[in-house]
Amino acid sequence: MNEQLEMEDTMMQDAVRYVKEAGALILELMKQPLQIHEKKNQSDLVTIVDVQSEELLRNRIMNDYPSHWILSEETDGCREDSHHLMLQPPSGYGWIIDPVDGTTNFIHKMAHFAISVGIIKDGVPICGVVYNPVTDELYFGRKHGGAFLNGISIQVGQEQELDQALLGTGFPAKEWKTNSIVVEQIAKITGAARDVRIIGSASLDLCLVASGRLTGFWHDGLYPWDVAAGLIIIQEAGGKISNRAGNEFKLSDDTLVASNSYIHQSLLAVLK
Ligand code: 2AM
Ligand code: CA
Repeated sequence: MNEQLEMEDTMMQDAVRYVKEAGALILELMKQPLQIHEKKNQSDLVTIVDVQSEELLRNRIMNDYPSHWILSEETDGCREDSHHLMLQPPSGYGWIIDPVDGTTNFIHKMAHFAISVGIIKDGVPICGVVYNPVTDELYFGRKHGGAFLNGISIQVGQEQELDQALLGTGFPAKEWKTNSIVVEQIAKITGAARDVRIIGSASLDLCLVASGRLTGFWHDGLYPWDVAAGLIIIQEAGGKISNRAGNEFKLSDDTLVASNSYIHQSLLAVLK
């Protein structure tokens, strides 16, 4: 194996180690009473747990890989800036971090939240790790290397038609008050698909598609850290991820549609 691949191997093992460490910290902090702070509105929340988990992850990466760039939610949280950065990502290796994805679930003690870490090389996602510390489920994907749940290979679901599909979605942050678009979309989709779920953690929802539990997922207004890891896990599990126009999904895109690939065109058509 050449030196570069060896280094990438080590980085990916480190990413797994870091998210497990952050997971243990989160479980520990969960035992204490939580102070909740609103960021932009009552649906956009942050706790000391998000901040400390992020600090741990950033410190590990900065210590082990001082020349790599990092983009993370609580430090770089402005959507416009982060999307701008993703239009022309820096060269070299970078890490995109969500220290707690599904913060609202976390606050309400729903066991559907995760730590999400994506690794980027010259603008291209090459590895994703999504870890739910409560269920101890770790999803891992590596470009051209497959997708795994706790070390076991995973694949997207085999549903061929939209009427067999269980789909997930979520409310776009910028429309938090009216949510008119997503409500309209759900109204259209419920007629066409088997059912719809709103589960509340985009990175994990993408992993649900990767492991065949959901058939597809769509969500507007996500941030790069919600998607960077799940993106590669879904692709490596045989799924498809695009923007709503059907073009290959980029971390600077505002719309996202993911699926087992078989139902992708039908899902795009209904969402139009
Ligand atoms: P978060 O918990 O890290 O904020 C919920 O539909 C999904 O959208 C979650 O993955 C959530 O990530 C993400 N999301 C992105 N921006 C959000 C915001 N401003 N408010 C609530 N959820 C947001
Ligand atoms: Ca978060």
